Amino acid sequence: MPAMAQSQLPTFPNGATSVRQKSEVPGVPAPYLPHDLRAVPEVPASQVPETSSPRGGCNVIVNGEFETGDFTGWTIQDIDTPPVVTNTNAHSGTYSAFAGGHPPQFCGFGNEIAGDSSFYQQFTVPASGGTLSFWHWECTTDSITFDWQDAYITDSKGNLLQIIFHQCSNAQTWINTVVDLAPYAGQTVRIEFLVHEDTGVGDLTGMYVDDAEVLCGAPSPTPTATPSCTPIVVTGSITNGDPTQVHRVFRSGTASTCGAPGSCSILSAGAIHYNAYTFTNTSGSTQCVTVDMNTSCIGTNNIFTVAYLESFDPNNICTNYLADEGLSPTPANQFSFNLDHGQTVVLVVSEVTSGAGCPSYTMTVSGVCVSGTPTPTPTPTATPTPTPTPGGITLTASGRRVQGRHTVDLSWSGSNAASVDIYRDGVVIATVPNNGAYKDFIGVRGGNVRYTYKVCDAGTQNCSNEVTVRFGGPPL
Ligand SMILES: [Ca+2]
Ligand SMILES: [Ca+2]
Repeated sequence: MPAMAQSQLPTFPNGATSVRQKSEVPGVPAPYLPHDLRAVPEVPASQVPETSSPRGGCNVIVNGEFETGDFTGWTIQDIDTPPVVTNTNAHSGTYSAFAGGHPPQFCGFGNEIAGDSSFYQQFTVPASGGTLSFWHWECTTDSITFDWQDAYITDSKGNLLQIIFHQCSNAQTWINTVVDLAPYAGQTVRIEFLVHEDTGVGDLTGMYVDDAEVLCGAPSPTPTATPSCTPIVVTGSITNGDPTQVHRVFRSGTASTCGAPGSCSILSAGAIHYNAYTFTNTSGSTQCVTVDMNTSCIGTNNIFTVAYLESFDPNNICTNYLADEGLSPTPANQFSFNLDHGQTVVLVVSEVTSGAGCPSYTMTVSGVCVSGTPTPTPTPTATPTPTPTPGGITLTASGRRVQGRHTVDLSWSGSNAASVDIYRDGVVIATVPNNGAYKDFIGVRGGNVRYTYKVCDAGTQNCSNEVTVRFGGPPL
């Protein structure tokens, strides 16, 4: 996330979730995993909006509402940073629990302690199984390579049974997650909440938890209170690792609306990086779909969003044109278009200046229904495919500003060495364990600066591709 004041952070519609779409090299493991997350298949839990909270008589969780004002009934496990019970943001009553951050600072930037912040409660699952329900509220100024918010089911020794979620979300809204406990009927298990933070510039990550309880019966496969068209919130970033389109769509100044579709013309702009997201209208009727964009990327880092019907051709960017937002968001903008039942829209978010990128944007899509999945995870239609190198190491890098200072997130895969050398502009700046990620805090402010990175097996010239990250500068 770029450095934004807390009051400037985008707000999210109730019940929406956030899915970070930051480009990553597939297969790169996140470092510092508190447990071997990759050893256990992730079991998706259904997430339903705030209006649905059935109550039952199977509750075996003590003080799940945290209204004692402390961790009575719970066990604090990891104390980097120590979890707290707080009255700063409750889902119900006065109190909730909070992991991560650096209380009394909960979100934003602050004194970040590297490590895990976690607590759990052990309980015996009813013989009938039942459903675990809890509410959680997340904030972050970092990315999942470095920080995360997790919920697990473990056994009574802390061994992982199920990853309920592993995320780095900035949704900033109360979300209800339910977990079917039938697989653990009669067993003694723990519900564990954990936030991991890294060290460095203090980009905090936190999670509030409230109203944990066990309900009788299995979770409803289709929560009745779920609106059929829950807004979809996507958080993404545009980097030089993203695919490119040829030129960009001209910004007419007028946003398309359902009553007044726009038109498409092409402005010569070179190779433009983009993210594409695909949604299908399964509502059963024509919908007026609204796309809200929100970003702090302005000026050189302006972004622009265009909607296409059914498919997007990066070589012919007016083919299948449906609508566009008219102007870049500064910081917010909105456009809309009609989508018939069964039709698919491809939303293409692109940079405006070739190579400039955008560290973070939020896209909220309202009015398009996705059947069967309470929390759809849009996937880009094109996957960044960094150029393979003879060394076999694949590097991606993305720049962002943390409190105005240049910071670059590096991710790599393909090295079998125990440690790697990080090169910036041809000079080794660090030799680090080969854990697939490194954060370079350059500390420089200002614009029109480029940094070129590569990663090599330590002490060798078996190196990755080179990646150049650019901060600001005049349009190309
Ligand atoms: Ca409470
Ligand atoms: Ca962090």
